[in-house]
Amino acid sequence: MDKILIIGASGQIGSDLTIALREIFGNENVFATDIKQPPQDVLESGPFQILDVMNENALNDFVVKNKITQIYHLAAVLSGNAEKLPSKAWEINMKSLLSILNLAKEVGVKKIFWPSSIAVFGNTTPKIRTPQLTYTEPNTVYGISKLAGERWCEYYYNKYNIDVRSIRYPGLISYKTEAGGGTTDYAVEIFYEAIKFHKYECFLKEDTVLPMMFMPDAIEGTIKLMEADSNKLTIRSSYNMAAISFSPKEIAEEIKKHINDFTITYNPDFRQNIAESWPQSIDDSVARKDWDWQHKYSLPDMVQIMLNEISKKLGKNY
Ligand code: AKB
Repeated sequence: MDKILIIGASGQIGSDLTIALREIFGNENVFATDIKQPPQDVLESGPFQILDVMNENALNDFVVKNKITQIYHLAAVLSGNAEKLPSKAWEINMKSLLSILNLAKEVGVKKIFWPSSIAVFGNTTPKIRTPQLTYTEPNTVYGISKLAGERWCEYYYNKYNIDVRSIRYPGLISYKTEAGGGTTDYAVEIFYEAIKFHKYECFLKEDTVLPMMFMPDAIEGTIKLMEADSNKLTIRSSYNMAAISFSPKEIAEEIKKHINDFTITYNPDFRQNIAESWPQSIDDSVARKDWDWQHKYSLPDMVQIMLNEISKKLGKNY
């Protein structure tokens, strides 16, 4: 039986992924860890321990003691926050990945999942249906760290046969745990403000189109990639994976269909430049072919579910 370690289990992806993996592998076989407390369901449904991924000895001990066979390393400093603390972000994003890859090599962890991002692309990348293989000249610290990470993942696969798998996530939208410090976070914040105040001030311009995905699609895709036959995987850096694309204006119009008096204003900050360097849509045909990836949720589906779930969470009708 696989023993799975989730690093970053209290974060936006981790809090949903932990529950989904526990349903498949059994609660006691999925070990959630983070430097902060997780949501209640993660805490109550299986093992949780405070663990700092930057503490290599503690990480090694944990993996050996619990006979871990798979690691999902989800801890990272996202694009907006990384611009404020470049050296720290580089250290956290890179050192943690390298120590996990080395650990896998030394103690024989079977599989590793590490998230990359559309942030690996930059101003020279084609913006529409960005191909799997294309120019990757990121101009953010986060993007540079994700691109370097992709190269390390492929290197460890080729050189040491470490079975690392990775996805270039677009902006992820979920109702359970809020994202922190990213450029696509507006598409989560907007729901909280719409329900609470019927208005939102967006930090991106109205026509800034970005690739996005509803969290249930991201979780399903991630597990599908990790369960895929290794021989079918042709990409060992990171797979493009896409679902929907929209601008702040388009999501606001969709919200207005449910909250008639909702208004949005625009006050772009430093994240506008980051967003403008990223693609508007992604060609994920390689993922669709190699491991049968397909998304389910459209923008209207997602908006409906987000409004319902966040209004339940806030105890406030919209
Ligand atoms: C961010 O905005 O930094 C992240 C990402 C696209 O990787 N959501």
